[in-house]
Amino acid sequence: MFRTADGEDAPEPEPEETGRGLFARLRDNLSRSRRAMAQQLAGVMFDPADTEVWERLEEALLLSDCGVPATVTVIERLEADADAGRLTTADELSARLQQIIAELMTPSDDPRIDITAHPAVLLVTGVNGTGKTTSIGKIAWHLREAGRTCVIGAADTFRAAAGEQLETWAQRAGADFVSSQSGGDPAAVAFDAVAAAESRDRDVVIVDTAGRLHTQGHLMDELRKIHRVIAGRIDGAPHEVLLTIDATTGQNGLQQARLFAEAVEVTGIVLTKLDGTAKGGIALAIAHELGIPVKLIGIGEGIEDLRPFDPADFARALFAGGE
Ligand SMILES: Nc1nc2c(ncn2[C@@H]2O[C@H](COP(=O)(O)OP(=O)(O)O)[C@@H](O)[C@H]2O)c(=O)[nH]1
Ligand SMILES: [Mg+2]
Repeated sequence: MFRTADGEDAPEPEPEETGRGLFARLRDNLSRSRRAMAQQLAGVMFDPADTEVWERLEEALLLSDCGVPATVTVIERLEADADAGRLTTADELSARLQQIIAELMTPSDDPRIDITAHPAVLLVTGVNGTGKTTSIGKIAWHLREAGRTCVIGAADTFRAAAGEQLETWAQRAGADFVSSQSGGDPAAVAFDAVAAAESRDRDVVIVDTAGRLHTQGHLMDELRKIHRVIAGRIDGAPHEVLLTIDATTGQNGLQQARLFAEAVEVTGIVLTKLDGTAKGGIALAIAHELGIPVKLIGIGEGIEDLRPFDPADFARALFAGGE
């Protein structure tokens, strides 16, 4: 999950529930039409000339929020394989489909959270309710499990309750907590959090931000200001700008990612609430249309319910044939 200074992965706690639990849940959530598709494709001879097969595939991809551009790309690649005679059975089609989706979601860069700097600064952004605060608590917990110390900065000063909620998560995760009085300057809180990490020799700073202000422009201005203040304090910081996207909001998530990416350079997506949907195709849409990798996935409300994103596993869970 974390890329550390010595190049090694920080050790991970053994997840209580293995990845299979996630696959099972994603599969359980498959819509009826897609289940029907999987059954129809399984085991039969696949005829590339049968336009209905292609239409059903296209529909399945769109239904899972892959979006039109990514869907077109996937279908084109499959058609090229079929034309070249490389796809003759439904099983081959299914395997190749998963392979293409995984390839398209695999980032060229290291997908782990970069904590090589000391302190490393992670800025967390996203629309209200998408899971920023919860994800920060989870990241801090995983950092502690990996033997790292952490300061959490409450730069969401817009809502009074936001600070209290974050403080509770900080306590649960054993992290330091830095805030100001409600209504204070978010950039000042971010600055204080970074300064606290430096003076206390902490490994990582995670900064929470507001997800809704009076206007979109105001929100983006504030985000840019926080970013600027952090960069002014530490060269190269923030080292990660993570954007939380709620997987259950479908294509809206793509639009959100686009807006945030215009304001700041988003380095990774935290795709939350995957436990509540099968519409994980949004990971493909974001990777393909915006070139932003999904780095972490949220699979529950508990403090442990965060996992690194594995494109191959994920593609398998999305389109594994019915059983
Ligand atoms: N099921 C589920 N719920 C989540 C997940 N992540 C966050 N939530 C819930 O989503 C709601 C909003 O989360 P919060 O962290 O307050 O969002 P914020 O407004 O972006 O800070 C809370 O009820 C969380 O428990 C997840 O991965 N799975
Ligand atoms: Mg919050």
